[in-house]
Amino acid sequence: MRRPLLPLYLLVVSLGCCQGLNPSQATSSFDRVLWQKSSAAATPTTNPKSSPYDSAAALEAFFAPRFCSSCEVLSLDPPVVLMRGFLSPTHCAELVAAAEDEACEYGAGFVGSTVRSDQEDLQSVRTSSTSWLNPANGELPDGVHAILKDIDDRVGAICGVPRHHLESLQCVRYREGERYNYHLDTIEEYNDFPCGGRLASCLLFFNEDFDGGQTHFLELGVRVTPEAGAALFWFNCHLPFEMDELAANGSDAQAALLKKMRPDARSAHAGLPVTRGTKYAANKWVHSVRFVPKDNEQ
Ligand SMILES: O=C(O)CCC(=O)C(=O)O
Repeated sequence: MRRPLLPLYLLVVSLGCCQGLNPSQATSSFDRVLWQKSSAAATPTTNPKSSPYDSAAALEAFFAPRFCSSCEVLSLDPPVVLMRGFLSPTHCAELVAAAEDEACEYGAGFVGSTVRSDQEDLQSVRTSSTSWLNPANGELPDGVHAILKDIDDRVGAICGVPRHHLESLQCVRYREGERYNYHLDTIEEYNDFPCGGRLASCLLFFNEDFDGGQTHFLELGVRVTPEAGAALFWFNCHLPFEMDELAANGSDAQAALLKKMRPDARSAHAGLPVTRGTKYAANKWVHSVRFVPKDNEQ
């Protein structure tokens, strides 16, 4: 896969002003409460600089055909992009099989998601299960290893960071009735971790033979119906202006600046309840500096 001329985060340094928060878009009072909490957890900012991406076409041209066969810009500011044909059906099936494998060395199959104290009740409404595919935990089948490397290479290249800035693949499984309520993938406190917060997220969809289970960005009014083999990419933080300059210098200051990222409340999203069948997907999270697990979860 060809490396982009400029990493995406350098090109989308700022996409205009932060919109006012609009909790009226919440679909129920329960959602509204969660949304208020997630909004409070993130600091909105104003950004006077205009975006180099002032049209969906320009953003699309960045993603396709470099990273996927085609793409759809679901939000320009902040960018939320659905990449179609990111994974082949065979690769999706191989990753699901590996994630389900309870007898493997590298993981233990799916386990119920645990409550995370850092977002407390926001995270506690996750009822799905997760399975980490981490080569460091044991030998992965060669085929799976190659697929994971290819995912890392492409997602890293979108953000202009090397592979070791990415977390290993967290596969998620939602059975009927399961959901993950509105939450942010990064919060201010994550800046204190050695690896900093999560600069960007890429959610891979492995199947589509279920009902419900859309990914919903409440503030943006973006609701994504999973498509097998597609990947949904977005940034979790406001990107500082100075990045172009710092990156051009290859300076450590760039990493330092990004480590102090401000979460973008507009990136709050949910995995809506699955109403029939089982949904399989996976998270690939990107950091601005080398990723070091903060505990033994990977
Ligand atoms: O499953 C989804 O649609 C969202 C998943 C998600 O937000 C997460 O696992 O952090």
